[in-house]
Amino acid sequence: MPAKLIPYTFLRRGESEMRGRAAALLAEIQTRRSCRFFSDEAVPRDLIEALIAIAHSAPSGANRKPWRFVAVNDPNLKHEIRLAAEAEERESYSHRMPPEWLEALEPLGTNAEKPFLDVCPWLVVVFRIDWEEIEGQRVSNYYPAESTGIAAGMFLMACHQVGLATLTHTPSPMKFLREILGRPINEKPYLLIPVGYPARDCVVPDIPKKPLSEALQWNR
Ligand code: IYR
Repeated sequence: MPAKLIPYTFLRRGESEMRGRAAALLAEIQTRRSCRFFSDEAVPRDLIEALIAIAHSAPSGANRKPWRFVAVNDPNLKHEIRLAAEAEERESYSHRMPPEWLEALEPLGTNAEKPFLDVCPWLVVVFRIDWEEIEGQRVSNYYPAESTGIAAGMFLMACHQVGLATLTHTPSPMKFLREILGRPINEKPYLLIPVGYPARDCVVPDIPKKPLSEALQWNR
């Protein structure tokens, strides 16, 4: 049955205000960088909860919200994740990744060592849920990868906006996350996002960014 319809509470702004907001947001988001050197300074749990609530407001296929966010700050659990991630990454860097891939990563200077997984105050592990069991029946979700990607993107944006640094980390394969975190078989690890403050001496690679003109086309 279609849901009852209610008015859309929408704040209509003038164009000049919109332009001002767009310019400010652009300037702010352009300062976001993937952070690989975190401070161990604590980040309050209520902030992480608010940021995940923002992610959870994302649109999703048939409004199913096919994701789970697991927020980890327990040092032992973080260490267990680090050891498992590094074991997989060592395999990947030494022989699973083809030479072209290693070459593409060269400018980033990444390797199998992931000390930030111990240091960073929070590891937010995002799972996608392709199906759920509801009253003993297996029910499919729709567009779980796209939906979870949108939620994760909103989380990254929100973290940056409130003043926290993030990394989109994808240790591969990452099924160890499901095992370590005790999640059920239908929750597929999607992304591991360390969240915290950059270390005082944090550096980032000085790399060129693809110009917008290569990503944006107007009509045909
Ligand atoms: N998962 C590895 C390798 C890696 C892959 C991509 I694609 C990157 O943009 C960066 C790293 C790692 O985290 O080191």
